[in-house]
Parts: sequence; C-alpha cells; structure tokens
Amino acid sequence: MEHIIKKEPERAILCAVSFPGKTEHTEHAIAELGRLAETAGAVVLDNVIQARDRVHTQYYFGSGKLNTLKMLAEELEADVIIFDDELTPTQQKNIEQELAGLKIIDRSALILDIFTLHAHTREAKAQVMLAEAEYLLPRLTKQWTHLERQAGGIGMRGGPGETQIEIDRRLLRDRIKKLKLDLKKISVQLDTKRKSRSKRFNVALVGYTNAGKSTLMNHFAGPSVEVEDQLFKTLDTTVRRVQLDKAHTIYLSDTVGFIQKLPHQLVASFRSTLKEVETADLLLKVIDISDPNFKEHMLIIDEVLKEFDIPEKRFITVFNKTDVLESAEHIKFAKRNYPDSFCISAERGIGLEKLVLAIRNRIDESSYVHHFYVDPQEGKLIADLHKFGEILESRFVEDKILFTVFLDAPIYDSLKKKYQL
Ligand SMILES: Nc1nc2c(ncn2[C@@H]2O[C@H](COP(=O)(O)OP(=O)(O)OP(=O)(O)O)[C@@H](O)[C@H]2O)c(=O)[nH]1
Ligand SMILES: [Mg+2]
Repeated sequence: MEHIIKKEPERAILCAVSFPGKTEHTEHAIAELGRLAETAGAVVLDNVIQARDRVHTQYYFGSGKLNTLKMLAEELEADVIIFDDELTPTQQKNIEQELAGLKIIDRSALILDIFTLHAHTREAKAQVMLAEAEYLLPRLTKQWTHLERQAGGIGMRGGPGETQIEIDRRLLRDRIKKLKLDLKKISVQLDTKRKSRSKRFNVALVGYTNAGKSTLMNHFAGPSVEVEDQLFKTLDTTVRRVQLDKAHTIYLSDTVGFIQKLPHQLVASFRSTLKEVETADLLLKVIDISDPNFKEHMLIIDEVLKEFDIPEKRFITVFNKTDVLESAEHIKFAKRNYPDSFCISAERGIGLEKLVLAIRNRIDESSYVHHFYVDPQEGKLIADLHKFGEILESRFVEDKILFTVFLDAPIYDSLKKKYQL
C-alpha cells in the first residue's frame, strides 16, 4: 500500500504592537495576518499583542513580553513566529538570537511567500523574485548569524553560511540586475499587447485582496480566473474581451489585489503589472462591503492608487457581497457617502444590470458612432477604419460602402485630417 507522507503544517504564533487608541485596528490587522499565515499553509496557535507607544527598536517587543513569547512558543511547540510589521534587519537578528531555534518572519516575508506560491506567469514570477531579492539584500548583514536555516516551509529564509555573505550579496545584486532586465523585456512585450487593445474601451478591476474581483471577472467573461477564499489568489493579470451588447465591447482586466502594509518592494516590482490600471479607461473599485473593515480597505486602496495619479472621474465604486450583509447599515453608508456607487453581489449576479448600463454610458461618452460613405477603392481608409475603430455595420449604398463605426474622438480627428473627410 502506498503511503503519502504529508508534511505537517507549520505552527505559528502571531505578534503585533498595539499603539495607543488603535486597539481595534490592531485586532483587525492581526486577524488579517492570521489569514495570510493560513494562506501560506501554517496553523495559527495564538496571538501576542503588546500595547506600546512605538515598536522597540532592538527587539520589537519589550524584554518582558519577549520572554512571555518565548515561554508560550515552548509550551505550544511553535515552529514560527510572525510579526505584523516589517522587522528591521537588527530586530530580526536580535529576536532570532533570543528565540533560538524558532523561525522568525515578518508580514512582508509572509506576503512575499504567498506571492511566490501564487505566481504563475513569467512576469509575475520575475516580479516576485525581484521583490524577494530586494527584501533580502539589506538583511544579508555581517551580524547575521542565522543563515544556515534549512529551506522549505513558510517565509523565504535559507541560504549559505556567514562566510558566504559577501558572495551572496554579489549574487543577489547580479540577480536583481538580471531580473530587472528580464522584466524590462517582458514589459515591452506587454506594452505591445496593450497597444493592440487600445482602440477598445479598457476596464480594470482594482481593490483589496479577496474583495471579489475575480468573481466579477468570471461573471462577465465566463470562468476564466480562479476564485478562492484566499488572500492574493490572483497575481497574474488576465485580460478578457467582453461583449456587453452589439455596440459595446470592452477589454476587462483582473489583477493583483492590495492589502495594508504591502511590502514596498512588491509595489515597486509589480509596477508593470499595474500598468493595466494606469492605462485603463475605466476602473471598477471593488469593495467587500460585508467586511467590518471595509472603510479602512477603501483608504488603503486609495493610498496605493494615489501613486498612479488617475483622475477621480475614471473610477466607479462597486460595493460587493451585499448578499451576506446582516443589516442595511453599510448600504446606507454607501448610498449616503458614495451616491454614484453600485451595490452588487458578484456571486449571486445581483445589481449587475445597472453596473453594465453605467459602463455602457461611459463608453458612449468616450467614443462616438460615425458614418462614412467610402469608395471601395479607398483601401487605406477602409483598413484604418478596421484598425482603429469598431465596425458596427458595413453595407453597400449605391456604389459606396456605408460604414457605421465607433471611434474615439482623437482617432476620429486624426483620420479626418489624414483623409480630408
Ligand atoms: N457571499 C459572497 N461571496 C463572494 C461574492 N463575490 C466573491 N465572493 C467570495 O469571496 C472570495 C474571494 O473572491 P475572489 O473573486 O477570488 O476575490 P479577489 O478580489 O479576486 O481576490 P484576490 O485574487 O485574492 O485578490 C471567494 O470565496 C468568493 O466566492 C459575493 O458577491 N458574495
Ligand atoms: Mg482574484
């Protein structure tokens, strides 16, 4: 009989510092950290929270709390301690010394780990590897005495011993250089693809992780993206052509979600993925309104999006998962503060007609239907109409062809000039 040896999940204790007046925020953050840990394949044993004005510069916690943590870890037979904030290289080293034998990782390392698990395309993989290398580089310090960890498990520790540090650093730098070059090449290819879509209306889904972006994508485009009750399920951008009706076709893109304290290395290296967001004609900001923390999620999305400098009028706010709301309180909040928003359930298909209507209106505002009587000899003009516009209809009217075409205003202007229409 065949025996399958299943690796035991790692046993984790979560740690956070609660700043004055931020108790509720810390509770939400640590609950989210727990979901991240589970997504990475760990089981959460307990939480340790210390109320402090600021994080201890050397040890994150004060010495008493660190001791409590040590005893708790022994008692519960923990393997890994996960901190809710990014540890400085010094904190990391000190804590590893204090809690010898335990794996010490922080929120950033955990998120990077999940990204590694969920990256499938060449682009996403290269982006995650770059972020990892950038994260690791400052941590390869001389004082680091803990590099002989075995590989495997959550967190991306591992690597050679202390004597190797200089070599490691050089290797990492070379790797970063190479990854940046690779990503540049990939980015050029993606730009070309993106350009080919530019004559159509591009809609991007953005939002906090687990908000239901992929579910909405699948509703419109048929099952094309994996949906799971997991954080950062989607990393690879998927773009699908969606025909809303005869006259309205869009390209819809689903991409990586956001989270609080997203490692800055990840935001930087996912820049080219997020170009989809920058170049979209319309962005649907998807929010899980059933999450008690949805207002904070909205602030975090706006914070990340601020970098892209996208005009406010290009967004439509979509409150999702209304089917699991227990009271009307959240909806009231949404209607009052976001009168132009839409309340939907992507999973149940509720409220989507109105949303589609709004998207169609946006398309109509940005493109125009034009009629051209074209001589069949005018091959170049006919080719350009096909290339830059969307032909709704073409038929012979006496000796000419009547084209009914959707064209964006600037393209119409340039064609008018070129062919003196
Ligand atoms: N009850 C309810 N659940 C929903 C709805 N929409 C999505 N979900 C669930 O929410 C979870 C996350 O959905 P996804 O579509 O994967 O979320 P996402 O925004 O793509 O998440 P990431 O890819 O991780 O960023 C899944 O378990 C979905 O089934 C909804 O309208 N109602
Ligand atoms: Mg998704």
